Amino acid sequence: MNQAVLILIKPDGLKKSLTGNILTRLSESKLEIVAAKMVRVSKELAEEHYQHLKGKPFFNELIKYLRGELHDRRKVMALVYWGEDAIEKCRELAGSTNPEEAESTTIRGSYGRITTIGVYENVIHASSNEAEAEREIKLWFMPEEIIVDLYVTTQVLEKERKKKAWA
Ligand code: DAT
Ligand code: MG
Repeated sequence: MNQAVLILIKPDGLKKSLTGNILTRLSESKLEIVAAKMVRVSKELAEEHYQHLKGKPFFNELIKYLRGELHDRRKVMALVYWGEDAIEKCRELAGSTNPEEAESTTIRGSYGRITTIGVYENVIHASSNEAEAEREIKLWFMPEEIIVDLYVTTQVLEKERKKKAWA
C-alpha cells in the first residue's frame, strides 16, 4: 500500500554535514521524494510536532534540540517520501529512537548519540504511523508544496495579505 511519511533531518544532522549521507541511506528504500524544503522551526511548530511528549522530563530540551538551539543551526530539512510501505521502510532505515540501542547499520545507529544531559540526538525524524504521518505532513507542508495530491483539500479565499515577493 502506498503511504506518505514525513522525514526531518534534524539540526545535528545538518551541522555534521550528514544531509547527503542520510539522503543516500534513505534512497535505498526506492521511495519517491514528493516534497522538500528547509524550515526555521518556531517554538509553536516544534511543540505541536512533539505534542504527544508534552509533560515528559526531556520535553523542553527536545524542543530546543529540534529548533537548533543546541547546535547553532536554526533549521531542519523537511521531506515527504511516498511509496509502498513508506513508513516501515523509513523507520527501519532510521533505526531505534534511542541511538545507543539502534542497530549500527541504521542512520541513528551510525550518526546518533545521547548527550550527557540525556538528549537523544538521533539525527532524523520519521513518522511512526499513517495517522501521525498525515497530521505531521499537514503541519509542516501546505498542499501546493507537495507535488502529488496526498490528502483531501479545499478551496479557500485568501484575504488581502502582505507577503514577500521577488523585487
Ligand atoms: P521516534 O522519534 O522514534 O518516533 P518518539 O516519537 O517516541 O520516537 O520520540 C520523539 C523524540 O523524542 C525522539 O526522536 C527523541 C526524543 N525522546 C524520546 N524518548 C526519549 C527519552 N527517553 N529521553 C530523551 N529523549 C527522548
Ligand atoms: Mg515518533
